[in-house]
Amino acid sequence: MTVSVTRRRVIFDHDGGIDDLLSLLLLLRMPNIDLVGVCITPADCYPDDALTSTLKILTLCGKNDIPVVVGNKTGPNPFPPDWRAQPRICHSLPAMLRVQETQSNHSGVPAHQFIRDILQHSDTPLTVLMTGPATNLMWALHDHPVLFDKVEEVVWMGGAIDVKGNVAMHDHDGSAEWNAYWDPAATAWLLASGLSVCLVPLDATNALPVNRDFLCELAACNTPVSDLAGQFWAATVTAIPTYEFTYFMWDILSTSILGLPTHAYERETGTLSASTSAPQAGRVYRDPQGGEVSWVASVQAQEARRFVLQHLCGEF
Ligand code: AGV
Ligand code: CA
Repeated sequence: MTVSVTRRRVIFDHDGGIDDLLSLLLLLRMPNIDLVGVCITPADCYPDDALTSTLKILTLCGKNDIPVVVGNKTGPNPFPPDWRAQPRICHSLPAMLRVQETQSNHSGVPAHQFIRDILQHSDTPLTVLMTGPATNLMWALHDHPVLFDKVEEVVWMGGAIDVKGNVAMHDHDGSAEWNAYWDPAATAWLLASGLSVCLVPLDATNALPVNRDFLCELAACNTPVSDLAGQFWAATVTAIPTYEFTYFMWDILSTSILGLPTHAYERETGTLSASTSAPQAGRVYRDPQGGEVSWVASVQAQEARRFVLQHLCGEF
């Protein structure tokens, strides 16, 4: 007897950071997910690096038929160049160098156009998982209201609601999270869009720092997948332990939400807006006049870590 599982069809829009790439690896290993396309937002990365790493991960996982596109839309507040360069290390690791990435699944179609085409041609609504700014989705749906019904849910790593943000810039008061700040207009649009939105804000991800205990547990798996993931994460530890520069499982938690049992986190619903001007650009705040969305308010850290360790262990 075969047990049939309905898999969730997902478009993944990421912005090439180390935890974005780890999230792609995790997503490809989640049995309930049917990944239909990958988009790269040129935000916390240099897009050529992000594309190379994305194609290599897909090839390593035997999923090199999944289409990959890069976005040509940008927000007004660029990420620091050092952060954008950091993920280059990922495609320079031996296991990533050894794999000759397939290129035929990459096309020059701009990401927003690609998302629009997929939604247009899909008979069933899709989930959009975004671990970078919301820019591509905003442009995809721009002037295409009929496509809203094709979006089942948007899960977005972004925002800081009841906690401080992680933007430290001269024209900012620190109240915003970076994905929300990169393109404040896209953030404001998403919250007001009326789509079914689930934010994964810093409120939840703060419970999941990438600490040495976690890295030790991952190392103990001692498998090709856990070793590659551990090497990716090792490239982030020079940031520990100052708060502003601690690396968290931001995108990893957002991805895990698509597979974690609902008792593992608390989901809150309310009305939120986003500021679009200095010194609070990208700040997400409770607003009675805001759009109704939900967000992950807290997470059972132990359960989330176990989920990640389980899925990032094994052979390719
Ligand atoms: O604000 C979190 C978002 C996530 O999507 N990114 C990193 C994750 O991919 C921006 C960011 C905040 N702090 C950072 C970031 C840091 N110390 N290094 C790199 N990126
Ligand atoms: Ca990201």
